[in-house]
Amino acid sequence: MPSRKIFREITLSGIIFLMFFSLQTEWAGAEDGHRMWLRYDLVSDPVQLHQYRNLFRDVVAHGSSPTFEVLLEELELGMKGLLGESVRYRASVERPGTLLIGTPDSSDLISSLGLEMKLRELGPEGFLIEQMDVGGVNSTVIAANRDIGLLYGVFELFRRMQTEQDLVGISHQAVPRVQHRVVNHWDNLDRTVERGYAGISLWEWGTLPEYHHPRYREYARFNASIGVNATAINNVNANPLILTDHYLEKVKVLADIFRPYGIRMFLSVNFDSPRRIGGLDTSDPLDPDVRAWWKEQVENVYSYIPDFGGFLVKADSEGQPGPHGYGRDHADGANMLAEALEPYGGIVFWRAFVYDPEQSDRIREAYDEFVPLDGKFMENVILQVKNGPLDFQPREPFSPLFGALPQTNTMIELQVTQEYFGFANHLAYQGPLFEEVLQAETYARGEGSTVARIIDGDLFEYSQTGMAAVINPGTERNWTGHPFVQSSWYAFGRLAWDHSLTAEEIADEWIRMTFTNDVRFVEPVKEMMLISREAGVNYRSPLGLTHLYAQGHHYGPAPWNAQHGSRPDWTAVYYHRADEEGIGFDRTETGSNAVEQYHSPLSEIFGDPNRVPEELLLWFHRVDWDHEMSSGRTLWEELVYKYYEGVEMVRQMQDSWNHLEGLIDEQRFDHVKALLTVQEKDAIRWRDSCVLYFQTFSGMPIPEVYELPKHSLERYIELEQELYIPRF
Ligand code: BDP
Repeated sequence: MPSRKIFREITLSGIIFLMFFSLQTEWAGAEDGHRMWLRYDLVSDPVQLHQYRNLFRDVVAHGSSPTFEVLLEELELGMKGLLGESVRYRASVERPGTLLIGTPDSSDLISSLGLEMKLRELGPEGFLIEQMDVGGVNSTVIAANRDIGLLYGVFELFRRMQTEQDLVGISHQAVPRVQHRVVNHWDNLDRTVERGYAGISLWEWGTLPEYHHPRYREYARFNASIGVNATAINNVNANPLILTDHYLEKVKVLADIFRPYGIRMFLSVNFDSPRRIGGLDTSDPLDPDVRAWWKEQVENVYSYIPDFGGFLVKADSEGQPGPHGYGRDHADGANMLAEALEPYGGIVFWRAFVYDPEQSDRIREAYDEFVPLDGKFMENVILQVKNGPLDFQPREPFSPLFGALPQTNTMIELQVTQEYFGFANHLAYQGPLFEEVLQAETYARGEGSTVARIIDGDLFEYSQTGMAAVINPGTERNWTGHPFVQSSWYAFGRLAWDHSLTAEEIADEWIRMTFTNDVRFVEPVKEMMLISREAGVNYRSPLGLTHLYAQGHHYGPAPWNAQHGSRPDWTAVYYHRADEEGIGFDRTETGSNAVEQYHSPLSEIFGDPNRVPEELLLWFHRVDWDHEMSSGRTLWEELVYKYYEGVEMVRQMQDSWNHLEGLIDEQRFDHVKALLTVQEKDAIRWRDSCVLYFQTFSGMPIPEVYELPKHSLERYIELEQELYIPRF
């Protein structure tokens, strides 16, 4: 009877298949990137493992708040994962190798250690980790004034263990450099995410407030681990409905979940809410009924969320309503909201991202509009200024508003989501961009007036300080789409905590925590990350060129784009201004004179084509095609060189990555490898489209040493129409 044999064979192959399948799924669960940088796998270096096991044989922890509960959970997770052992709690320090955790309020032992002076300097969120004698017993102490400081301390300890650092004799004190370390989500209430690229919105409005998806806590935990202490969960292009009870009931649940992790809830609000949902016929900020309406709303929000952070506002920008619509200025608008929030300790993040198609130079606008208002904003308003004067381009000079507002609290807004960096398809670590802008010299008060010193309040003594980043996590298992977008989220948090860290140090930490401590992997990947931003600049818009994107989606190239309804400032030709003579935007005295918005000597340096950093040349100047560059090449040759270099840098990244096979899990290895192939294709498309298009003006050849463009210019122009690219 053949059927029996067949049956046996089927069963056998079925079992083998099932075994294979279950192995696959288990593997998928293990290394799909969901754990981000908090993997807590067993410490792989036996010497370090031995050291940590000896240092943390016992734990004495004093506290009882919800934050403390979270801390205990983290402690168990971390110790179990990293050391392979559960935490052994003791009531008091009994033997060497004890980790003592507490605040002076919760622990008599901590108050007996003579730490008062040190603790005084740590403020509400700082912490110290120190090895010291506790009643004759050598112990490691994590102390802080509040439990949230302790939680940050535990994360710091685990960061050091994850990166396998020596902890003997540790003595570390940390205080965040800015007060408000905020992530911004551009999530809509229909769960689409503007510029998101990683699935749909994290917030399940349909099942809230009843269902508390586990990812809400996970999300809060990741943010807390890098010191983020605030979140604005909805799009700045805000739906007024967010202020209705229907939504507030749901927002309240999220706020309750985030609170133990030290994260305060903010909401983006629509300036026209009084008209749109309040039944008023105006939203004029000076109208008494409008002011009363906002006060009522604020009271209502606080009835749900007693520690509510405040509002984030995009007003009079890209079609969003604002005070201008009622003949008022930004200070009138911001102060109206600030006044309503003030009694509760709430604040307003008022965005300075404004521009107008009527203006001769879009990038001048925010400065021209806000500088005359300096000193007119209430103390609980912070102006939220994008890092550059345009819009999160691969490279821009810093916004001249940094340094021009001595009497207005000013914070920076960065972008982690890769709107202009190839969505979630390209590897583009943003650490170098963040570092570049934070360390930029503004000369606002002479030398040493860096953007970092302005936003941390040091230079102008701001009463409120902050840093924000637009992040993109969605329902993708790995949160961010491209596994390396996680690194920019991580970098933002670390820099908001301490802006003196370098992109390189942060990359080193992130790689070790996210992948492995194996230096054969760490070193080449760090190198890749550090060149990735410059690669992106080179293949898209080198030498100060900018905004050569196809309309709407901002993914592929369209330097030829000359038409967008009535908005010239949304086209590419507006920015590059190429013709037979030359290329670039004249922003010197003979042009829009935007250079005057910078402090001397920067205004002179930027204003001189021979002194401006070449990476910003075409941002500030219009120059001839045969302008001589420092390399000895003509501008045309340099431009071609940079575009080709951009592609070569991607190939270099590919080559490095391909040599790393086997050093990490297959799943993430293969994912990144495939994405780098996508990136190479896209980089070539960018390079060829731009070089061929600009060649129609320069009339000069592409030097023979370079590979030929893949297609003709006509074909690339066709591709812009043919390729469907989802907008969000
Ligand atoms: C631009 C984005 C747009 C945002 C806007 C903003 O293209 O989707 O709404 O910034 O920051 O970069 O408000």
